[in-house]
Amino acid sequence: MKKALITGITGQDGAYLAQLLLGKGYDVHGLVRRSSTTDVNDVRLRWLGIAQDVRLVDGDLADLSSLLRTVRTVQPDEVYNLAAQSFVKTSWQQPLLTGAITGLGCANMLEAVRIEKPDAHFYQASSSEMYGLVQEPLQSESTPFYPRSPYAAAKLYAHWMTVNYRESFGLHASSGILFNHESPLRGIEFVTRKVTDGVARIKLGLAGNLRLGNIDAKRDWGHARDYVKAMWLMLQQQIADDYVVATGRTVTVRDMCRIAFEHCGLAAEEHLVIDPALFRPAEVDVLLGDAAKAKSRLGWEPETSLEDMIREMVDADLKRLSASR
Ligand code: NAP
Ligand code: G4F
Repeated sequence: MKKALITGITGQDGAYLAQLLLGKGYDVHGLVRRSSTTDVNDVRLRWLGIAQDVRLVDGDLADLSSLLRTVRTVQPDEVYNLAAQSFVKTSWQQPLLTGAITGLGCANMLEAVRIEKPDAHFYQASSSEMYGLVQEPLQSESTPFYPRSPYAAAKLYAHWMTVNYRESFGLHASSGILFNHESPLRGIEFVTRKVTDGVARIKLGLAGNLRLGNIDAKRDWGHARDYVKAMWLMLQQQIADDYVVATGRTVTVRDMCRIAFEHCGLAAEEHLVIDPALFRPAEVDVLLGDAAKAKSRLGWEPETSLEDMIREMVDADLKRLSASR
């Protein structure tokens, strides 16, 4: 039985990845940090019905000793480093914490693997945010990076450290440059979930409007359930490498909103309020990924359309809100 260690197992991707790996017969271990409110923030694992099937280990990406101990004890065949301060807007308010966790945290994890289990296959959760002020209209593995936030700068450090450990120490370390991916398990602060939750509230008479920032920004959005398959495929290859994972379609926040409102028979323009306070100090105006390499080498392709995903998210939020009334 193969053993996997997932950092960030309580997050959106960690939960879907754990579900995928359990389905493939893996023994799944997840690193979790202490919280004073509950023993473990396992709401997403419970939502997927897998909380009892994974083994959780205490640790923090900022604490190298906890990572060394975890890797030594678990002896994983595969390590997925998904943990991060992942919200771009917060990275301007907490740039040092973002650097320490999203950036240096990856270096800590690479060190733990290099010292305790150097033959483990390693996955780093890199991001299309690294392209930032895009240097090419369609972004691929060869497109130059131009990070536009402390989050993106931290991810770029982690990305190059992953490449560096592969080239310096021969680690089987791959970096997945994933474009935005969403699901009903997406954190409420991210725009798709904020919209689907907001639309559900309006539909149920719990709210009158929805306040957003820059709705002209364009993103290449896919479904998290599809994207975790690409992570796994990368670690099954004989040779580690870097891959863009994207749908190849870009849509404005405005049009994504329309899909959500229309699903509930509502008109977006009657409820949307633009709030300048929600604009960012520097914006990533447009992202559009070219996943040709992932398609040809991994046989990976997205399976869920933006429309189907947004409708699934709205339905899940309607259900959640109705149940809590
Ligand atoms: P997420 O839902 O925000 O999950 C982040 C996870 O990291 C949570 O489990 C969180 O634990 C954990 N974490 C945060 N700080 C930690 C620390 N100091 N030590 C240990 N764990 C810590 O993020 P996601 O959407 O699943 O994304 C997964 C990864 O992919 C992230 O690295 C993100 O930056 C990257 N990424 C995401 C996307 C996307 O569109 N979703 C695209 C490209 C790259 P708690 O539950 O305790 O908070
Ligand atoms: O949903 P977002 O917060 O995601 P963002 O900044 O693109 O980052 C996400 O995707 C990255 C991959 O490219 C990940 F690496 C990262 O961890 C995260 O998962 O914002 C999307 C767009 C932005 O242009 C933002 O300015 O939506 C715009 N937006 C407009 N109004 C808003 C809002 N974003 C949020 N969160 N909230 C708003 O009210």
